[in-house]
Amino acid sequence: MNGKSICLIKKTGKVKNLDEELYKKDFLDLDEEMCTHFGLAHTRWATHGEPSALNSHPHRSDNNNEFVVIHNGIITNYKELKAYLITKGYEFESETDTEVIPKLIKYVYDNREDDSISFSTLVERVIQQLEGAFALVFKSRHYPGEAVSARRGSPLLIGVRSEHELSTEHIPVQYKGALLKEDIKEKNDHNRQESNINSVGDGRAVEYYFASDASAIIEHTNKVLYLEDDDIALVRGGQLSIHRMNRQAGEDPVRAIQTLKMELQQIMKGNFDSFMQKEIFEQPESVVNTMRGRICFDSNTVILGGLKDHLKEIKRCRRLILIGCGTSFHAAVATRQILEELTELPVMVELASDFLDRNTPVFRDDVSFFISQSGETADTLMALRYCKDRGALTVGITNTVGSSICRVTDCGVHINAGPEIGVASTKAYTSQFVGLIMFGLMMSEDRLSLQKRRLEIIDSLKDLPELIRQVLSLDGKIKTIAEELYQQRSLLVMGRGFNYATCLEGALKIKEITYMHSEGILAGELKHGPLALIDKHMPVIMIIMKDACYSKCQNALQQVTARSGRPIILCCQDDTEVIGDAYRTIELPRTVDCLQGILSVIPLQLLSFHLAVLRGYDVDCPRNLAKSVTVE
Ligand code: G6Q
Repeated sequence: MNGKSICLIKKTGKVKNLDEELYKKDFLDLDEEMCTHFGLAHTRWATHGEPSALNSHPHRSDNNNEFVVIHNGIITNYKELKAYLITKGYEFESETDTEVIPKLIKYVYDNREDDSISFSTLVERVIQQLEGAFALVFKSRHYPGEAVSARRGSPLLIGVRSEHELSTEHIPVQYKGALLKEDIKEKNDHNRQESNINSVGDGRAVEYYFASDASAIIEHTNKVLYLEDDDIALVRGGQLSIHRMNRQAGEDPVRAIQTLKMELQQIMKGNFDSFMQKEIFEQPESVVNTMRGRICFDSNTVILGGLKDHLKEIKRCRRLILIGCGTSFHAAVATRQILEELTELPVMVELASDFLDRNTPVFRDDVSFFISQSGETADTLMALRYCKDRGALTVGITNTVGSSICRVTDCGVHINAGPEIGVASTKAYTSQFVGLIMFGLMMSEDRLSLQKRRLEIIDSLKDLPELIRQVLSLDGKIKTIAEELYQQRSLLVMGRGFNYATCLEGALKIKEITYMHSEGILAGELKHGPLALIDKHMPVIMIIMKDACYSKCQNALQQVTARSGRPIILCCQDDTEVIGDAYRTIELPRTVDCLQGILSVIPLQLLSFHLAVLRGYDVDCPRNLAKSVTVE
């Protein structure tokens, strides 16, 4: 199971009215004495079993709901656990991997050595048996007024809300062995008093929100703390404490409450019909936010604060390895050529899953980049750990402050595109693109031979927001093209050089939200196979820009038209040569070759959006996909 989980615990007052749509099942618990309210909800993305009421969360230990659990992640050894629990008489009601967890905690509880065992100790014992990735929230009838959560591999944060100032912003981590006896419990109770978060105002009302993603709780609070792998968080009697089994060298002994800069309005649709559409139209501003405070257009300098202390080391490296999945991988493909040129280093681009499958050799003098909007993608995170174990310097290019990739990498760049809610990534791509280009510019600052090139790129970055606005103004024309295409079954996107990544990214956008077959094809490969697909019925989009590949792309165009193909061409404004051979054109403003991909991808983002709307699909929530892919 993968998705977003929310659990809300509130010390006083009424349970907050969370978005109704999030609720599949809803459990409330009211302890009059403590005046503690509790709600548990979950949106599910199926890894095991179809989406159905029975497979949705919370899952329970038995008909009396002695223990209930919500889970984000995947339990890879669930079959073994399930087989064991069945031999112990447990009956399963769902097809999920998650259901072993409430059954297992009940089993541990029923076999407890004495009655003083705490809820968090039970959870500790359960997670020792689990393999895979999880963020969990537990509730139990046996422990009224308490909730326990734990994570490993999947993100989990706790939002803290109070009407007044909090008494502390640092929660000390408490360490204990697996067997927590009453005496240790008492000692910890004492510690807990010292680490209580209280509202300075009335010493009482504090609300805790457990969630996989900050955007789920920003409506309620911007104060969050991020749990680390194997942390166990307990809320009891309205107080939060954090526990770990053992202390490791170099571990941070506190979890700090951070204040998020995210605004509620950033995660609202405003005047747009969907988040995807809003995010496409935000790109003139989001690319500026990526550059803000980093590029000085007067002195032509670029400083990425998160990398400057590591610059010498990066300049000495043997090669750069850019790693990501999906759209984030395409940002690597898009910038590879200019990074090779500006850094004069070999640059490898890698899909995280394939990189791991190959056990790719990585060395201490490699610098590895992990590109990820969410900062939580499981494959990318595993590739990061793989490179770290081999001594490579690790650099994050992420959009989510506090995410796992941010925390695990040695250094990095926040792309500052603002929260991206639509599953189809759009503004994060163009900001990743700009972020990587800025890295190349910073690396080449003292290379005399590259100054002319650098200045050309910096000048073009300055004009980029205005050029993006011009491309967005083509929306009406693109919608008309979508009206012609939306009943097609397939759509090919061809190009090469700096615009090849646009073909891959455009095809990905089309397939993920329109469910049409779409392929990004390197135009240089046309005669090695894809040409066989071309006839007058096959819709083809060709990207032909005035760069070093122009004449090669024209050649590909001739091959398409010679087979009665009717290409829709993305070309430079007033390119009369190409326009004459086109069935339809989308004419784009011209920029420096290495930034043209930012302008050429936007018409394909818009096209996929209009195609999906015309085909009647929910563009923000495409079937079978999740925003954060926190499972392998
Ligand atoms: C595409 C998707 C998807 C995404 C990957 C990687 O529209 O959003 O391809 O880019 O799943 O996600 P992260 O960038 O969050 O690592």
